[in-house]
Amino acid sequence: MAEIKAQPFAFPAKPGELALVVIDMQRDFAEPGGFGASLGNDVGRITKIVPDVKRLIQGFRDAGLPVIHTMECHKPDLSDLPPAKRNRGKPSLRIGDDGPMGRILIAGEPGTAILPELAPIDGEIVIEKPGKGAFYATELGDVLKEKGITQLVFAGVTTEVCVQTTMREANDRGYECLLAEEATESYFPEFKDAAIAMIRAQGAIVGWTAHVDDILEVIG
Ligand code: TIU
Repeated sequence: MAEIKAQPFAFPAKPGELALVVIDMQRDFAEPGGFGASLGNDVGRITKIVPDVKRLIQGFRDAGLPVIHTMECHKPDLSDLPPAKRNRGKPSLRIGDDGPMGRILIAGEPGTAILPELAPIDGEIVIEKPGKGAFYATELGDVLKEKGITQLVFAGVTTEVCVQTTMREANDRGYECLLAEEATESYFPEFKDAAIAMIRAQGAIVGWTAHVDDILEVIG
């Protein structure tokens, strides 16, 4: 596999060691009545990236490379929800409350599901995570080790919260991380720009960023 055109310099893609991680493309973050909206956010921004996330997923599938999906969610009994998370701020609905798409951010509820256009297919791994980072209290590290993955391409939402947290967790665990710029979004455009800038600053201190087309060109 060739190098992927990226910032701050080319990403040295390794054949057979690359996987795509799609973070939290759930109805709860993208549709009215979900968790994102309960926090006061304009969720319309999130659905705009669906076509780019979709073609990135398709590119990985076509290349026979692993696609891993994550979902931020909690057990119905809330035993994995720290009070500090549930009680934070003044949302219109708290995690676990009944909303128009079922209980907010609870495993198995309609609103917690991944958007249908981006739904996992048979054989793809889905990681349910109680935190913002996908390594905390999950099997992700073991799954990647078992598959021999050392490099991760990231897509999903939101850029500065769950995506950046997971990239930082991965970076500290020794993975080379690449963020697909058009396939990630924030409720705050300025936070997306800042996250991209801070990830690739200081010689890729957290990782690289690249355009979806440049990633697809190399993995295709
Ligand atoms: N609120 C916000 O921007 N994000 C989250 O709560 N979770 C994720 O980023 N997935």
